Amino acid sequence: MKTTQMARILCAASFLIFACASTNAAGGLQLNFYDQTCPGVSNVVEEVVASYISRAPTLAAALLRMHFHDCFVRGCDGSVLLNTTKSSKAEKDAPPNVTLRGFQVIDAAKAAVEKVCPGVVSCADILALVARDAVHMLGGPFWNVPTGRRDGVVSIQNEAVAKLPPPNATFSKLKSIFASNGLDVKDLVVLSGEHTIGISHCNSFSGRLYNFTGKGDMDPSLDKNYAARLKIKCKPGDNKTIVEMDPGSFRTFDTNYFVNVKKNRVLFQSDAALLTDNEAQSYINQQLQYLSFFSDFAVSMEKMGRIRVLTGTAGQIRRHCAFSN
Ligand code: HEM
Ligand SMILES: *[C@@H]1O[C@H](CO)[C@@H](O)[C@H](O)[C@H]1NC(C)=O
Ligand SMILES: *[C@@H]1O[C@H](CO)[C@@H](O)[C@H](O)[C@H]1NC(C)=O
Ligand SMILES: *[C@@H]1O[C@H](CO)[C@@H](O)[C@H](O)[C@H]1NC(C)=O
Ligand SMILES: *[C@@H]1O[C@H](CO)[C@@H](O)[C@H](O)[C@H]1NC(C)=O
Ligand SMILES: CC(=O)N[C@H]1CO[C@H](CO)[C@@H](O)[C@@H]1O
Repeated sequence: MKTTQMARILCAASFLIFACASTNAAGGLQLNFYDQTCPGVSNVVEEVVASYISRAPTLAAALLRMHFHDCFVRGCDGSVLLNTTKSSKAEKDAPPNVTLRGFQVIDAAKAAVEKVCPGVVSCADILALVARDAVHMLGGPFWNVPTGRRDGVVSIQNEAVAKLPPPNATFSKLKSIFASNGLDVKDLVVLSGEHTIGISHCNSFSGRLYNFTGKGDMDPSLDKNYAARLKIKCKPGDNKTIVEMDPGSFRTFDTNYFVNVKKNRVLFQSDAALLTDNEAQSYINQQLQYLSFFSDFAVSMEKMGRIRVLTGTAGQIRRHCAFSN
C-alpha cells in the first residue's frame, strides 16, 4: 500500500521533471540527473580529481582545455576521448590536440564510477565534472554542471582542425567560431580568461616573435619587453619548450589574464585580437573585477557545457572512454 503510493508520487514527480526537462532550453540536461541511478557520482569524480590535482596541479588547466576541445567538436559528447581506430583517425591525433594532457585522470574517474554504477554515467559528463572540479581545486570558480549527456561514437581528426580556433585567429574568425557554438562575444572574452592558467608550447606563438607576416618580422602589437623575454626562452623552430601562460601565477585562477591583455603581454594572436573590438574591450574591462569574472565565468562554462549535447536515447554510455562500445 505504502509502496504503491510512493511509486505514484515518484512517478508524478519524475513526470514533472521530465516535462520540465523537455521544455527546457538546456536540451535535456539537468542538475542531479544521476540522483536515482548513481547518486554518489559527483563525489566519486571529485575524489579522483583531488588525488591527481594535489600531486600535479598543472593538470587542472589541461583538463579544462580538454572539455573545451570536446565541446567545440561535435558538441560535448566525449569525442575528444576516443582513440584512433583502424578505420578512422581520431580528434586526439589532430595537431591542436598534440598538447592535450590528462587522459589518465578521465580514465581513472571513469573506472571509479563504473565500480559503483556500471554502464550509467557517460564519459562526456565525467569530463564536464572533472573540468569543473579541477578548476575549483585551483581556487577558481565553481559552476553548475547539469548532467545527462550521452557519448558519441564518432571522432574525426580533420574536424578538430576545422572546428577549433587556431592561436593565430583574428577577432572575426573567433567571433564566428564561437557563434557557431551558440556563444557570444561576452562568452568569448570570459572563456579566453582561462588562459590565466596553464602553459603553452613555443611553437603555438613563435610566429609572432620571428615571422609574423612571412618577412622575418615580429608582431608589432606585442609588448617589446615581454617579446624579448619570450625570445630568450623560445628559439625559432622550438616545439618542445613550454612557457607559462600567465607568468608568475599560471597555477592561480585570477583576473591577471585581462590585465595582461591590456598590456599586450599575452601569448596568442587570438588573445591580442580581443583588444581589436570595442564590444570585447568593454567586457575585458568588466572582467578585471574579480567578482564579475568568477560569476560570468560560471555562466559561460555552463553554456559551453551544453553545446550540441546528445541526450535521451541518442548516442551511448561508453564502457571505456577511449572506445565506443
Ligand atoms: C579563443 C580561442 C582559443 C584559442 C585560439 C586557444 C588556443 C590555445 C593554445 C594554442 C594553447 C596552448 C597549447 C600548447 O601549445 O601547449 C592553449 C592552452 C590552453 N587553453 Fe586555450 N584557446 C582558446 C580558448 C580557450 C578556452 C575557451 C578555454 C577553456 C574553456 C581554453 C583553455 C586553455 C587552457 C586551460 C590552456 C592551458 C593548457 C595546459 O596547460 O596544458 N582556451 N589554448
Ligand atoms: C589510446 O591511445 C593512447 C595514445 O594516444 C594510448 O596511450 C592509450 O593507451 C590508448 N588507450 C587505450 C585504452 O588503449
Ligand atoms: C594561421 O596559421 C596557419 C598555419 O600556420 C596558416 O595557414 C593561416 O593562414 C594563418 N591564419 C592567419 C589568419 O594568419
Ligand atoms: C617565414 O614565413 C615565410 C612565408 O610563410 C616562409 O617562406 C619562410 O620560410 C619563413 N621563415 C622562417 C625563418 O621560418
Ligand atoms: C618538432 O620538431 C621536430 C623537428 O622539426 C619534428 O621532427 C617533430 O615531429 C616535431 N614535433 C611535434 C610534436 O610537432
Ligand atoms: C594525446 C594525443 O593523443 N596526442 C596526439 C595528437 O596528435 C598527434 C598528431 O598530430 C599525435 O602524434 C599525438 O599522439
